[in-house]
Amino acid sequence: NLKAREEFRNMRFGLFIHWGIYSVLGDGEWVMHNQRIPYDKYKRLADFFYPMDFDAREWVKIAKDAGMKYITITSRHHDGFSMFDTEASDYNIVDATPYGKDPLKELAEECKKEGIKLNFYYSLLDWGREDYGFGKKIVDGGPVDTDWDSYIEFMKTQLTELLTNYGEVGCVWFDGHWERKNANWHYDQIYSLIHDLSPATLIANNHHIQPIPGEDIQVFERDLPGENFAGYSKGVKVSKLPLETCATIGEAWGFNLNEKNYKSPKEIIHLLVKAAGKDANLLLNVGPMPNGKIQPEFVSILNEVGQWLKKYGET
Ligand code: FUL
Repeated sequence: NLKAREEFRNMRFGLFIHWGIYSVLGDGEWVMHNQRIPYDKYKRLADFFYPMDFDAREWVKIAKDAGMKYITITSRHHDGFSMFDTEASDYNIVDATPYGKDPLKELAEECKKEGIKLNFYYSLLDWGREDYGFGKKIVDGGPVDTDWDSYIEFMKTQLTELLTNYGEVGCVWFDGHWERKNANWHYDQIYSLIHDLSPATLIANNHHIQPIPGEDIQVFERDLPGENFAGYSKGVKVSKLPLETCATIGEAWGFNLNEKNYKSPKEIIHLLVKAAGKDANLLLNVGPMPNGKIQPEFVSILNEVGQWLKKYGET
């Protein structure tokens, strides 16, 4: 997949989308954890999730107008809620919400039509599943008090769905490794499953350690490669893999109603140029609202960035 890696490297600018039932509370994607909401109560948010204004065409247009070439969306975040149609769990947007539709399907179709690559963020960490056993004791070499094999199988089933039901997927972007540093994540099996099912799909993992075999992209959270301002990239050396840095416009990744400070278009352009100078892509995030719209402040910021790129960018 050298060709796919090269294609990724040339894309430079992508839209990160954090969207889930947490959006309903408007307090970021960590709200369940931060507000200590018991899982059983948190799950009720699914009953209120009805994104009546969701329009994949609008999202893809916003990304395109901003000069972005790809979209990376949360298929399942740490809360364990699947934003796609899955047989592996009922806790998903089709079965558990009144909306009852699969937005990733629409997004995949629209991206294909518009020549935008679609990538899936996928959380390794799960705050709710019994077999993951969040908060339970783990020992070197693997977790105990959990049904780890069952959890790994669950992930494999979901990844198989994501790689077979949505056309070509640009990349699977893993996150949450750091919660179980000593666990055996069976990356050998998981990565070869992905590469076997879809040889052109790239693998990224936001594990904050050196890339491991099977990975195609090295990602830096809120940091330029080689820097450690955010505190996640301590000691991580820049590899020869295609690089990507991800950043927020405000503070949180998921929709946060009470945010006041946003990066200006000028700051974002600086970041994009600095990232390009390090040969890294910039994956810039928005957290759509529970009605399915991207908040107007973000839309206008992205639009201005797009205007600048049209004037001074290469393509
Ligand atoms: C982090 C996650 O914990 C955040 O919620 C977000 O998804 C960010 C991109 O990665 O590690």
